[in-house]
Amino acid sequence: MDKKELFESRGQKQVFRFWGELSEEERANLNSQAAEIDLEELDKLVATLVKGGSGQASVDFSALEPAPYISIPENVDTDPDWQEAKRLGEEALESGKVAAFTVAGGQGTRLGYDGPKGTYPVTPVKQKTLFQVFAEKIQAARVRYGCKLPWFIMTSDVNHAATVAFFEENKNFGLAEDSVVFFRQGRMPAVDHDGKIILESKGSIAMSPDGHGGALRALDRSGSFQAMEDDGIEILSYFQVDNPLVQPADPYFIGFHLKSGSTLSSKMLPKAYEKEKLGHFCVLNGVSQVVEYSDMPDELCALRDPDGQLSFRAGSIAIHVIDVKFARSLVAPESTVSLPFHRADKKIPFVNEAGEVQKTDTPNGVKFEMFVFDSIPFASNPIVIETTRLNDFSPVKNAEGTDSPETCKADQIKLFREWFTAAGIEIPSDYDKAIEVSALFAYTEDAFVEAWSKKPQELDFSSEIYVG
Ligand code: UD2
Repeated sequence: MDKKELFESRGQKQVFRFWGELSEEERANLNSQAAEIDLEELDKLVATLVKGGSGQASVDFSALEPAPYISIPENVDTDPDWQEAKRLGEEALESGKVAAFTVAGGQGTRLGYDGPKGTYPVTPVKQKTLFQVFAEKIQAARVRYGCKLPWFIMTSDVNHAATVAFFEENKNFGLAEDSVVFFRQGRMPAVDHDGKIILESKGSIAMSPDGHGGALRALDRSGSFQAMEDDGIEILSYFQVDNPLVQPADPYFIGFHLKSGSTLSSKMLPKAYEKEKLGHFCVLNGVSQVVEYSDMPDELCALRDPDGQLSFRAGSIAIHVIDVKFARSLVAPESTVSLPFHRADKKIPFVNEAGEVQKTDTPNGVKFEMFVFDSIPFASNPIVIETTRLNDFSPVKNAEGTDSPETCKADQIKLFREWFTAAGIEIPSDYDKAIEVSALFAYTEDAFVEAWSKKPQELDFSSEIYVG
């Protein structure tokens, strides 16, 4: 049976309804898109997520409890647990067991930026891009720990070529070519509310990235898991492309992961307010999991402990340490579990019966996405550790307002000011210009204090300050 017959036999004949009008090239393209679709999987998703009510995996919210987490102690430098974690993390980094992993396959629609999000300029003085910031932090960690620390970057069909070209143009920001690996995530077709696959043009299916949870399948399919194992990489330091404050090689975090025998660890921040758009670390009947902000009932978001703190305060900032073996086991052929898909209702341009492309003002279709944090329920001893906003989180998501380029720059300046203060440098209180420190100079406060003591610089407070 060819693809056309197969789709017709599965109730998806509309996919090939303009077949007679397509050129050879268009037919080949449609066939190859069709080959990406697992119709059996799609049938199940339509039955459960599209036709089966709201569709999202049902959570018994009455039994939901906040997940425990490891809090930041009063003094990290004297806390034996944190110091032991640091030592273990440093050992893992020094012995080359860690790789950095960025998910960068999203479309960045909210930011309204036309290009891969990683190419967006974010730093306060030099306007370095997100990718350059990560590259410099990774380079600094390589030097600090004398390790390879390869960097895996997941792109998607929509931005793969542009991402690779950007790194080429910038000579990989000085990173060795074989130490940066790009691979594409998978795609899923969008369907209408009857479960019919949507055509975006006569010869093309409306396909979109399969969510950051697609990373596991894509790491496998691209051979990246194999390459990691061949290279002695046991741990992935996972982060999102939109967050320049992340520490891609945090020894404390890696150390706690190792020390507790966890296979998937996460960082948390106490939510700043009830409806902050962060997933919630929870436990349901003894199983750890993240309940996404959009799925969490308002009354649980608002619930407070007797001391006034939000009960479900542990917000997920999408920073994880993941064991390669564990991640690989989830997508191995013999795996008995798989990440669930979530439903996202979207406005999807489509071709009408006359073959014209039409746009819509209301959601007309459903996209399917997997989330990486849905691996947590399958992990052994999945721990959560607390971090601080300035040390780990100020994402660029919206063009204006919260989580925007402006708030992100302000947070970077605030962080760098703290470093100056820690190094004993007085910045005039009325100084209101931008400050930036390159990760190549220092990328933590301690490293800054040390680097500054060896290489102090003349500061001119009449202009912006850049330490590189
Ligand atoms: C995500 C988390 C949220 C919180 C927040 C912190 C989800 C569903 N929610 O929210 O709980 O942790 O981040 O910032 O993740 N991406 C891909 N491929 C895709 C889709 C996304 O690589 O198919 C990447 C994307 O490039 C970005 C990241 O995943 O780096 C997050 O995507 P998002 O902006 O859709 O997530 P957001 O902000 O709704």
